[in-house]
Amino acid sequence: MSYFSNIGKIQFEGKGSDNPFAFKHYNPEQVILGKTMEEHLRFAVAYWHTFNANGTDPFGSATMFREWDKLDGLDRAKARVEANFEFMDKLNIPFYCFHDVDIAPEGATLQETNKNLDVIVGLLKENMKTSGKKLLWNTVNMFSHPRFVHGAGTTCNADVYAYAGAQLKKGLEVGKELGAENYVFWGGREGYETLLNTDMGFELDNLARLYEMALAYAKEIGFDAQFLIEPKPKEPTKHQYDFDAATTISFLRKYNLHNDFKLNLEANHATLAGHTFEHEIRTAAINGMLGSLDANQGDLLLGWDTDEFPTDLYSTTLTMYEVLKAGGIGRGGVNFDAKVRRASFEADDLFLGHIAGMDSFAWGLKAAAKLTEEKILDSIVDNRYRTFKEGIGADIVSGKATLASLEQYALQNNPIRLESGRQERIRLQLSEVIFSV
Ligand code: XUL
Ligand code: CO
Repeated sequence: MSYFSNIGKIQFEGKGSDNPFAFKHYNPEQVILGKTMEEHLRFAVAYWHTFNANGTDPFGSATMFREWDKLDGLDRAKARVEANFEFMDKLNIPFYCFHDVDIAPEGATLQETNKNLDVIVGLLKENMKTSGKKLLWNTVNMFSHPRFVHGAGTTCNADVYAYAGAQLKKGLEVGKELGAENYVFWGGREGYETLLNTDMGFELDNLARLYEMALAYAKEIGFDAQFLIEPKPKEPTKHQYDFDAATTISFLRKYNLHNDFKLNLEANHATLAGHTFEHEIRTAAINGMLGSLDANQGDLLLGWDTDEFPTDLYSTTLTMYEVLKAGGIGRGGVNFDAKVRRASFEADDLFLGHIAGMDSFAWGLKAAAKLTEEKILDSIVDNRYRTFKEGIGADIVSGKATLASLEQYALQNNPIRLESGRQERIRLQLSEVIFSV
């Protein structure tokens, strides 16, 4: 059975092509700075946006009706598995990601839910074996069901906490069974609405306890995935505990968990936090915590998570520049946590959305490689800090300086000579690089 029978394999046709169902920039075998594009980018399909989303928004019902929607229950779940592998094959995407509830329907009891999961995980495993496709990460959805109204790891109710623990245990077993490279925690309802009824310190202690239990269980079953936390500042709760990279790193350090976790950073979450994506990536990287990327983009005119496919070349270039600077994405990848617009309701749009994202990232990678190879930004930055390379600057960096020695220097150093930051010139240079590759 084919779910996308009108679409063949998407091929690389290069810049001259006007075929919308072809790559103009993503050439998986092309070697850039010693690695193929495929190895640099490690693209992943997000199951929920691609196979579960139906265009519903707070003001209107579904606009998207897929082949698998003719079925329901476990049959629909099985059809989605087949659709997933056909989709990945046609787009030449090596990885995928899912929440437990994306792949299998929840039953009336935890036992039933786990049974459904077992059926689908078996089917996924078979398909992975024959196709060679891999699981970039899995996670458990502990935010949609009404039981999580007050949170999961940060709930005020111990019975809900226990349920979350059970769900997480199963999630780790599923990850192990499917050989997941990473395991993600996005704290959908881990946050609060008002301090008037909230014990923030206690909730955070409990969240750390859940992470400790997860680490212990992963070790017990020999699940060696990299654990990742995905920061987001707000939505669904007003104050999400994992606000941004810096807040999450501070949490991990407080509970001595920083050696066991890295971060899964998402572009639209960065926007909501008032940061650029590259800021979040640099923050993680300089703390040794760059794990993986959720690639999408937000709308700067809207205050919520729009999860659009990434097409902003300035952002994809600077994202890949940060990744190259960090020495690569490691076991992480570029997961399209992105959905087609409600009005882009045809199945073809799922392909066009991914092609747009993949080509924009490939283009960004090429531009980032040029920036790196030609040391365009490195030489600007190097030059900007050159006063720290000798004299008083070198004393500061080596630790030789004291407040007294700084005073002695400052008293005789008048006037201080400053130089322009030249931001406007640099931005134009960046544009020149992007449009030259
Ligand atoms: C929500 C979001 C999630 C996580 C996984 O904004 O990004 O889909 O990526 O739970
Ligand atoms: Co995400």
